[in-house]
Order: sequence, then structure tokens, then C-alpha cells
Amino acid sequence: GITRLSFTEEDRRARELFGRWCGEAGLNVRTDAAGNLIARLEGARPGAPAIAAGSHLDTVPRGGAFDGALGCVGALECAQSLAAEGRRLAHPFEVVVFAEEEGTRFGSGLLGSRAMAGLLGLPELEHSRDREGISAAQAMERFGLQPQRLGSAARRPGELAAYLELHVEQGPLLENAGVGIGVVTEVVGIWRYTLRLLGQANHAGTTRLPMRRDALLAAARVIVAARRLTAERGAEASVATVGQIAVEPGAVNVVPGRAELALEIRDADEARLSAIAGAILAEAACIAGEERVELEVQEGARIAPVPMHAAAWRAVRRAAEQLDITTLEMPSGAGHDAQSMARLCPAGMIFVPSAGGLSHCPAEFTPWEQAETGVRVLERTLCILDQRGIDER
Ligand code: HGY
Ligand code: MN
Ligand code: MN
Repeated sequence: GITRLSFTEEDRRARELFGRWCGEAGLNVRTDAAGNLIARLEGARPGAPAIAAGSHLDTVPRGGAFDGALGCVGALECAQSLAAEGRRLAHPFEVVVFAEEEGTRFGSGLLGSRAMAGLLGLPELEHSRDREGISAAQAMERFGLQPQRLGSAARRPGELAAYLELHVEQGPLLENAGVGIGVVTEVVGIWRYTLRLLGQANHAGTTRLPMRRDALLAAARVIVAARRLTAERGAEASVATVGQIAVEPGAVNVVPGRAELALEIRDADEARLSAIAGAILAEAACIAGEERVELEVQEGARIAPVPMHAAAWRAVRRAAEQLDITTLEMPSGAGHDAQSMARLCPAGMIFVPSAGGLSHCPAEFTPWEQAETGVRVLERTLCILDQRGIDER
């Protein structure tokens, strides 16, 4: 698998390579204060707002080779193929690599695209820390960025006409349906929490069961409750995950005194998100009481569910039809930079199938011809938006 966490040497090498490719393709490359790499090709119509396309290059630990990278390289391929055909769009075209999309290192995802959409404040960068206690702001400064000038990364309304993102589906729907292209209609909301359970470390041999204040036992009960309550209160696509847990002191012969969980809940409907989160946190408080441990809840990233702009996804559908490719209109269970950008300009997403529905793991794979089909639809959508504008029904 690929581990390329934000603002690390792996990230730097990928950005340098990709930035060089963009430069060789004749694009003008810059990096904004939030760490977004923006490669721009001027258009034929002076002063026209830009059409942007891209994704992210950061990954989860031991992640796949397609999540994010496909959208970046696919957007660059559009610029190269337009140049090869000697074609120039009316609108300027921007290839964008967003910073810290995954949120793996600092817990706060969509960091670069939220900065570009004007939705990110400096306090979040100062409070979000990695496992070594380094804040996102410190890591960005060491990486050569200027988090203090975060506001300068925000694009003015009207500066961008539209944003498109090609991405692997990261699920099984397209492969199961035998369809080549997913037309994304909405992207789920993601609510994240850190739950700390504080009990009493004690001797594993002499501390009788009724005397224990076992933080890890309480944590285990919370994890099981999160799954049950989501199944009971949510809809078919509602999910809750505890993907990270830290235990102290972490010795085989010590009753755990401290446990820290990373909880995230996802749903396309904000009211259901709130109901599921409320039920899980209420149950966690009851469990803490029963296990006689303290519970601390820290709210993390709260990313709202977002519909994709109808004119954008209709342009994607039209592009696929013009290329005789079957499509499936579908929601995205994964979060994406497009859901930040949709707050700034009309945004659309194009999905290609994930083999076996697998993602965020080394087995993540998309057959080459399916990846190529996605790039062709991206390029055709770009041309449709360029010629007919975004308001074309
Ligand atoms: O976590 C996600 O949904 C995305 O892969 N960042
Ligand atoms: Mn992604
Ligand atoms: Mn991802």
C-alpha cells in the first residue's frame, strides 16, 4: 500500500513530481497558503472564470494507488490532450491538488478545499494535532506553507465557474451494476469525535472484576453500541466507524486506565446524522456510568452533506451519453473535496468502478480501460461546460 501523509517527505516528492509534469505541459504552477497546488492554463476568453478539476495526493496509511491520484493525473491528462490537439478552452483551466483531503494525519479532512472555499479557520489548524502532537499549522510551516495567511487561499465567488472531480467509487455499486461511469448526485456528511474514557489502571491479577474501572472494556462497549444504534436509527447507507483506538498503559497485566477512540458517522441526511450521533453519545455516557469511568467528548471535523449541482452532473451524464457509456446516478458514501468546492461553485463528480468495491487498502484497483474511460468523460464534460456554460439545462 501507499502511505503518503500530508506535509511529509512522501507528500513533498509527489508534489514536486506532479508539479514538474504540470510545468512540462505548459501550465503555470503555484501553491497557495493552505498547500493547494494549482496549475493553470489560460483560456481564449480574457477575464472568464476558470473551470477547475483535480483531487488529492495524500493517502490513508497503506492506502491504494487510485484514491485521489486518479483525479489529479486525469485532470492533467485533459490539459495535455487539449494541448496535443492544439485546442484551447474559452475558460482558463485549473488542475488542482488539494492538501490534507483524508484527514488521516490531523483528523480534520478536506483541509485544503475547505480553505479554498473559505470554510476553514486558523484555530482548527492550531488545534488539530498528529500522533506526535505536531499541529497542522506547525507541520504546514515546516513544509514551507503560510497558515497565518490562510485567508489568501480562499477564492472569490465568481472566480471559478465550475469544479469537476474524477474519483474511484471506493464501493461495489458500479461493478455490481456492470456500469462504467457513476454520476454523483450528492456527497455524504461526515461528523467526527474523539472520545476519551478515563478509568483506573490497576493490577490485572489482584483487581477483582467488580472493583475494576476498566477504560478499554467501556470503550469496547461503546464501539458495539455505535454499530447497533446506527443500524437501528439510520438508513441503509448510514455508517459509523471507530477506526482508531489508543490504550494506556497497554500492558498485558494491567487493567487499562485510559482509552481514546476516533468515532466518525456518515449520512446523506443532516437530521439522521444528528440523531445517530446523539444516540451514540448518550449511550456512551450511560456505559461510562455503569463502568465507573469518566467520559470526555471532543468534537472534530463536521462536514455537511452536499448535493452536487444539477447542471454539473447533467453535463457529466451528457458527456457519457455522447461517448456511448452507460451511467448510474448515485450518492457518494466517501467524502471528497468536491463537497467543499460545491459551496464555492457548481461541482460535479465522475466515478469509475473499484475492483471488488475495495479502497483505503493495498488491494484498491481500477482496470486501466475503466480509468481511461473516466478521463475521457472528464475531458468531454470539461468541453461541454466550456462551450455551453454551467447554467445550460
Ligand atoms: O474518508 C473519505 O471518505 C475519503 O476517502 N477521504
Ligand atoms: Mn479520495
Ligand atoms: Mn480516501
